[in-house]
Amino acid sequence: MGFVLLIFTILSLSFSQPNIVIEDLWVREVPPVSTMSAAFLKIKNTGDEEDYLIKVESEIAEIAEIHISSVKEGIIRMRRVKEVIIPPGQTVTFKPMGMHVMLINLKKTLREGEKVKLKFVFRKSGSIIAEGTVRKGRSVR
Ligand SMILES: [Cu+2]
Repeated sequence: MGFVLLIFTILSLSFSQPNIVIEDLWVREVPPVSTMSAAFLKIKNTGDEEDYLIKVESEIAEIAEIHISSVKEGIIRMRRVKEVIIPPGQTVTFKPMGMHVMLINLKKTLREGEKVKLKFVFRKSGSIIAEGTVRKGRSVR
C-alpha cells in the first residue's frame, strides 16, 4: 500500500504542471507619429495545472502592460491587470476590445508585415519568447 502511494505521488508531481503555448501573435500597425500600439494573441495551456501571465517585455517598446478594455456608458476604458490566469486545458484570447498587451513609447515604426518579438513571463513556466507579425487593425484599443 505504501509503495502504491509513493508511485502515485511521484506521478502526480511529474505530470501536474502547466504547458503554455502562444499562438496567433500580432501587433497593430499604427501611424509613425503614434507612440502606442497593442498586441493580441492566444495563450493556450495544454498542461494540467494553471499558470499566470505576470509580465510582458518587448524590444519594440519601452513599456508593455497587460490591459483589459471595457465599454461603460458608451466610453471605452482600459485598465491595467497585474496578472492573467491561464487555466489548465483552456485558451485565453487577447483580442481587440478585450484583453491586450499595451505597447507604450514605441522605439520604432511598425509597418505591416514586419516581424516582432515579445517576451511573456509566466509564474510557473518562466519566460517564453514569441514572434508575431504587424497587421492592420481598426482602433488602437
Ligand atoms: Cu491598453
